[in-house]
Amino acid sequence: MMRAVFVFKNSGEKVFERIYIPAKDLDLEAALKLVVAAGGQVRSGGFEVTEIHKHQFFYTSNEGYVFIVHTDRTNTADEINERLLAMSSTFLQRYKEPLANWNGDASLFDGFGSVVDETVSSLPIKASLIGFGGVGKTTLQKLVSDGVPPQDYNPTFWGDRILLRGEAFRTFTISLFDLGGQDRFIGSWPQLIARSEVAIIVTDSSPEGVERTKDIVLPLVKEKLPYSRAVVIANKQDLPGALKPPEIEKILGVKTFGMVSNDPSSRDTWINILKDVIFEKI
Ligand SMILES: Nc1nc2c(ncn2[C@@H]2O[C@H](COP(=O)(O)OP(=O)(O)O)[C@@H](O)[C@H]2O)c(=O)[nH]1
Ligand SMILES: [Mg+2]
Repeated sequence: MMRAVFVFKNSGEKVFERIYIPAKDLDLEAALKLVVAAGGQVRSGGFEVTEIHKHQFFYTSNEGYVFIVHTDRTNTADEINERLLAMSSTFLQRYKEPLANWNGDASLFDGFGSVVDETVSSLPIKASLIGFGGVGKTTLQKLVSDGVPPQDYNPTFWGDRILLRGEAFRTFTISLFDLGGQDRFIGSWPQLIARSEVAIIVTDSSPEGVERTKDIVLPLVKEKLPYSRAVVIANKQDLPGALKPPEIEKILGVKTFGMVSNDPSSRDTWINILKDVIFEKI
């Protein structure tokens, strides 16, 4: 997901910034210094990327400016460079002349802020519901899209995705993938979950279900999605014998939230979890 967009002069002076998700585990100023210095060396119109831990800085240089997009390590150059190019062209078209004798007033770029907002919302965040058949993935997907859980149980055949937008997610668009969870589809999970930015591990809350999730789902997520944000939904909390979320969190070692996904009143809790994962509140 796109965390921020910056424009610097090659000299190192910042002229624009829009931060959607601040980095908690990174010295941003130091990282930007590095990137701007490197950006000044990039041939005009060329694209580069610098990776730091779970972060990436895509950048290009044009007409004496360095344009930077800060993302998670989950995004690819294919997704970002085209957008970076479009934003930098718009910026130069609009502001090259006014910037020649700019007085430092950042309000000059207010209009550019909405260009950046639109760019950010044009790149959906891939969030995948991952877990065995019957744990409640499709119910969770429907709960957030329709506001009510489905009445009939139809096993998901292969996979399905819906796009979510809304106030809770601010400028972001979320593409919520629901996997076919029947055991015979497990072989295709790696392709289906590839490049997920958010891994929502769904398990029922029975001791056996949690154990299977620990043995099979968790290692797969760790291996295939090392840079993704992960969270566990401990579903079916209403059933007798359900382990409590803190017990499940202890077993799985991933932040865990209890859920009754076939209860429409769970919707707000569920949306808040999604929102908090995206904005890195958890
Ligand atoms: N008791 C209970 N049943 C649930 C809950 N969530 C989903 N279900 C039911 O579990 C079954 C499987 O759900 P589904 O969402 O299709 O599972 P999926 O295979 O993971 O997509 C359906 O009959 C749902 O109504 C829950 O929190 N509690
Ligand atoms: Mg399903």
